[in-house]
Amino acid sequence: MATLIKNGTLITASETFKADILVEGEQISLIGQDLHHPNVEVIDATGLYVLPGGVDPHVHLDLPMFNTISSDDHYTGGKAAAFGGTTTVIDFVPQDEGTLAENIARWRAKADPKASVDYSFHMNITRFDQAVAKEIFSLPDLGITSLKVFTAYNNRLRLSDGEIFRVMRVAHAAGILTLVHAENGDIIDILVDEALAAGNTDPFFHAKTRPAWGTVEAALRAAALAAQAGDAPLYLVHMNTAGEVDQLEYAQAHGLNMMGETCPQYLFFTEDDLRREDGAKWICSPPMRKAADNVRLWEGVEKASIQVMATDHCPFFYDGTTPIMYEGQPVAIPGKELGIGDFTKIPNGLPGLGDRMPILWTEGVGTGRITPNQFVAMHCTNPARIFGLYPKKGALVPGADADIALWDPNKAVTYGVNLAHHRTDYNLYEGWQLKGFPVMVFLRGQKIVDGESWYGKPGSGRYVHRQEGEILR
Ligand code: DUC
Ligand code: ZN
Ligand code: ZN
Repeated sequence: MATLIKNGTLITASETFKADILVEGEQISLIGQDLHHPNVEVIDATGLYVLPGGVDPHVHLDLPMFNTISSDDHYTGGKAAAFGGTTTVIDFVPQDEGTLAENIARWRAKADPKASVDYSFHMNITRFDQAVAKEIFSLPDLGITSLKVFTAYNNRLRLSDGEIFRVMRVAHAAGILTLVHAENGDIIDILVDEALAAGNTDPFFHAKTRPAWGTVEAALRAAALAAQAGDAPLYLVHMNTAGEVDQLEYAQAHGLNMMGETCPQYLFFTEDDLRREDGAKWICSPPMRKAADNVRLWEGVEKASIQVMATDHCPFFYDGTTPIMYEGQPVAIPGKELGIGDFTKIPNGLPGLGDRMPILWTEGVGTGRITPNQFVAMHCTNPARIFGLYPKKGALVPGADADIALWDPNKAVTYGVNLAHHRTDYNLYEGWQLKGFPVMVFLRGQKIVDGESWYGKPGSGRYVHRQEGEILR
């Protein structure tokens, strides 16, 4: 049956207007005034905002790390995403043994039966030779139009500068966007060895051994490599320092095709959170910085030199020895307790996928820092455009997938682990007072969230083949 969403206020990346939306099958078929249809379920959206479903282009689901695994898989992570208004996620395929195609097939075999919202992949390139160079050209045939390289994690994930330069040239020629994780791997290794030798094992030393300057110089290095690689398009993931915003704006002012994302945790928290008794909850890489970094990142968000709000969602239990109840079953997955007494053994990552839109609505739109249209641009439309999903995703237009979030601007909640739906035992925003919250969410025309009711299931999400993305500056 068709669905008619009546009397809502549509918010797109550029406009706000009252209209009805007719959904037939999996797509939006019509947007207009006073629409009628003989055989429809009518949803009265009076007093609600109607947003495109969110697109989170940076998540790590079911990711093995430090003798455990990130605690959300493609089912539980998708469910949390949906409750927070997000209907498409992009995960990363590690380059383990074998060809890129074999790795992608392995990751798809894990995700396909479980996915509860739509998803796609970026490819990590952490080994590079002629065979890999050749294979990068076939990634678009598999629907993958972005890859990630690392300037940190020596002897594991890091490529040399020369290799990154080569990857960028090949990616550019193949119509693929290069994503860079910018930190200085050499300095990190030295500082970690020194910290452990001195007995500095607390979570705070996670931040102290991964300094902001290493991130700043690696961001400029990535920009310079991309410029020399024929102005290859470049996207800086998880921006966390003031200096990175400076480098991004410097590159943009010089006409480079450079874009960036930040994540909510880098706007709201600092390294001081790592000093708390439960500081391990805030351990992720790159780490939390200082209040001045929060301020400068907000500035980049407000003036849109930073184009995207992502999450780097990679949750672990705080206490993986104590089960939580998840869908009526006790679940415990080893987590942050693995690093008690040694910060280098704490699994790196945080929950955030479901938090992203509700938190940024209250703290961004509610405070007047960004407009509702900027909110939609950063959370829905820009990631869809940059990653080749637009206008199928991230848009309210006829022909787009009917991925829709109905948003109640007056709904007030005390947020935290119980509302967030991540499969973990904590939430960074515990007790925050939020105003404005998604109340109903559709994935390709199917209602998957209605208040606190969940109608999604494993396999209700689908792999999305991406096209070459756009460069937004
Ligand atoms: N950083 C994290 O904190 N976790 C997963 C991967 C990453 O880059
Ligand atoms: Zn990263
Ligand atoms: Zn990441």
